[in-house]
Amino acid sequence: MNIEKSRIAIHNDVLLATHQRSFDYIAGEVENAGDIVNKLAAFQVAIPSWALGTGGTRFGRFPGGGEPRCLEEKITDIGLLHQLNQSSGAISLHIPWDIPSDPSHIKALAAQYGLRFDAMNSNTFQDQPGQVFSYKFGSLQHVNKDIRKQAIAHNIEVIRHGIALGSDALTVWLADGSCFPGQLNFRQAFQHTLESLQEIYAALPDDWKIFVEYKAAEPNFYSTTVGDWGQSLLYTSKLGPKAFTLVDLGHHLPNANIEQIVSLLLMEGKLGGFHFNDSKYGDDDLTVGSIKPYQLFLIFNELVEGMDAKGMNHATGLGWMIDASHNVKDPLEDLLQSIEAIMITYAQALLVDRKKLAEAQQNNDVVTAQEVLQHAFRTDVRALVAAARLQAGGALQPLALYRTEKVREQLIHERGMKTVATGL
Ligand code: LRH
Ligand code: MN
Ligand code: MN
Repeated sequence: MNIEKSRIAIHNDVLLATHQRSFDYIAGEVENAGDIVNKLAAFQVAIPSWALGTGGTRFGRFPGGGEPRCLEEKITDIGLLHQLNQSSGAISLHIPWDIPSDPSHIKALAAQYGLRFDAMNSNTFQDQPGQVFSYKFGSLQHVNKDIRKQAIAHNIEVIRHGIALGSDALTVWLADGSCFPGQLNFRQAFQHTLESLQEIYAALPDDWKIFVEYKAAEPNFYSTTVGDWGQSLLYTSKLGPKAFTLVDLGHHLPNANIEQIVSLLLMEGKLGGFHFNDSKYGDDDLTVGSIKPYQLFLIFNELVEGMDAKGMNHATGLGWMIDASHNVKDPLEDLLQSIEAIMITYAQALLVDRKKLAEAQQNNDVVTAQEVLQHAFRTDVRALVAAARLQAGGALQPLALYRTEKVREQLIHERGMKTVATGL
């Protein structure tokens, strides 16, 4: 299925005059509207293959119908998102949930939709049918060398799948850790994990990166072997220049200052990428910007400041991905909301008066520093984001068009009501 360009044009025509009024207003308020619009248009966020079906909890799942049943249909779904917002031009796969049986066909299908393959995710947190050893007590950290070897081989296999698809990064998230005090020797678990990661690192092609994702807790609730950014940075520093830390916004202990973490990782050249989501309690994987939009703004503020200081390209300098899924919304509508939240926040961070902020910091003028940040955060930038979409050929109001085009109804018609996406 496709959303025809002509349908997008009709939708935009109807909304154009109203949009133009809002755009003219904001363009008169900010100094560099054209520049901001160009940066927004260039910014692409990868969609995770596992967010296209209704997520569930361990208590239940309520599928919504028309969910993708295979990798091809996942690509179609992301293609639809990209047609609507022109900001979702990449897909992040999880192996073995998304093993491509015919990589060149999958690559060609993605290219038809203008999608590229972002970081590949390995999975040693579940046992798969036919697997020789269990990951019940960990994978890369395991006390048994054969089990570590099996997990290393899996990661190398994921790299191979990625090479065939044109990806250039591997994300390793480990559930490894312990559930109870005394279960693990921490230093031994660290050393085993490091040695395993070193073997995986050695299998990376020259132009590839490895992202080491950290998480404070879950599924292990006493210790996690890559439990925070310090531990991830320790691994990535020891591994070498192709290794970077990946920040998933939901993976911190409550009230962690994520913006400060981001700033320092960037300074050290060790920030690799992001998994965007939002949370109130833990790794809730909620829609980006739905709970703590100001925190997201402060993170983007550090990203823009830090990337500019290093002369990094905002769009390509880091890996931008969403990692969200939940129980109640249409997953595609939810992803449209997440992307919109990311774009709005990025635009607000671009508005920050850096000179004035630096002066205020230099003079210990705390009040002005706060005013500068909150002025940007309180600016309604939605017309700038819409202008970027319009410029790139997307819809002025993606969510509205998704509904008027009855995309979900069509997907249900094509795929049926009782579909279950592969994945979590
Ligand atoms: C772990 C995680 C990690 C996984 C994904 C499914 O909580 O954030 O990125 O790959 O969820
Ligand atoms: Mn994640
Ligand atoms: Mn997570």
